[in-house]
Amino acid sequence: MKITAIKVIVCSPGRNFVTAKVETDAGAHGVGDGTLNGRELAVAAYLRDHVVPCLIGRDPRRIEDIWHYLYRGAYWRRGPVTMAAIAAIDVALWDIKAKLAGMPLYQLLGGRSRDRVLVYAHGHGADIDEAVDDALRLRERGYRAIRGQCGIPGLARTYGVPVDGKDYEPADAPLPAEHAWNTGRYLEHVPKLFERLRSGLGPEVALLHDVHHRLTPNEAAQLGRALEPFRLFWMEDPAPAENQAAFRRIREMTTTPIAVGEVFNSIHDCHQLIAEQLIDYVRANIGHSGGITHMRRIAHLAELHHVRTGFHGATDLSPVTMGAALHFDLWVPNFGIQEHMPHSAETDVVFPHAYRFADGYMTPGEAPGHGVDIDESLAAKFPYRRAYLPVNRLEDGTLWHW
Ligand code: GCO
Ligand code: MG
Repeated sequence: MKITAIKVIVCSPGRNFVTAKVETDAGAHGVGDGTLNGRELAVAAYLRDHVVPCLIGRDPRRIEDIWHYLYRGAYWRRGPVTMAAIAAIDVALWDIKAKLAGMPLYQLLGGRSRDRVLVYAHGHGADIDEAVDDALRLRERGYRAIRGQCGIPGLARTYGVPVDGKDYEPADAPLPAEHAWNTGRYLEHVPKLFERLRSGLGPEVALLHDVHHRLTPNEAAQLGRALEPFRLFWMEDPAPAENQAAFRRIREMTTTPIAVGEVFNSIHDCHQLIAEQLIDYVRANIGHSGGITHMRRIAHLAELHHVRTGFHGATDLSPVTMGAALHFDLWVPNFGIQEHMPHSAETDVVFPHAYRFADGYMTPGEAPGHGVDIDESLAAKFPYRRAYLPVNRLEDGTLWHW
């Protein structure tokens, strides 16, 4: 059996996506997601110029060998562009293997460990009242886990609080916009939001919060302590994690659970965080961390240290990553939760998919493979457009973590 062609498709049905479609002489094709928000064309070029020519004629069933061929063979290991490109190919190959076996992907991984996948939604508002109303609406729609974000008094814009009725943070500026950040105001305000969310939603709803890397370890420890009375499911990315040992300070000071990892692309980015049990949830995901083959290794390492998965599932990962993630979530023994940010209607039609949401949970469907495809002729109607998320500056002009 041979790989006969690999198409690299870049489209923008609401936001930009990079898709690899691997074709074989056995009839079955597979689809993988290589989207890296704001750097999409770098992954597309990496795939077209450096990966596709090396794979034509190879046996698509040799997933492990192809993974190492692309990883070790490149000599230049890791990095978000390389690992997103490897993930796109890896997920497409798992899709092909599961289709050839006539099984949904979760069966090939080892079968179901659970019946359905708990997901969390994004609740937000310009102020606390709006955020609480939004969370109540999500609860009515069935969600049992809700991430709460709200505007901070004195700051014109805040991460996770979209404007103009959009339901996600928009990557829509042709050049990055610049927002102002003030840690003191943020630390003062967030506990007030969670006091209201906990009293408004009751004790059962899981509450989450994303700090988006903006605090120092000591500030993160302060926030974690202030949030303890509201029993969060997790506090996400409380500080930048390049320095993994820095999380010891946060860990020692607070019992609020910690989730880190949406910017990770390799097991080496989280090895210490996991092995020292400095976090509770690892957010590395299939699309950015080398596909199913590598994410399986991260999940197994995490299992040894009581760390559970909590896949990043923002809409800048395509429905292909969502489909593959839900199969993985249904199987992986140490599953925690899955982020769910519904895609736009245009994205959903360009990527027909078998997964479904009901009653606060998702299921990947029973279609052979990962159950997500791309409609190429429809995708061609949504050409790439350059789009960036904003950056952050302190009020004195210093560039800060975004
Ligand atoms: C999340 C994330 C995202 C990121 C985005 C960057 O928790 O969902 O923080 O919303 O900001 O994926 O491209
Ligand atoms: Mg996040």
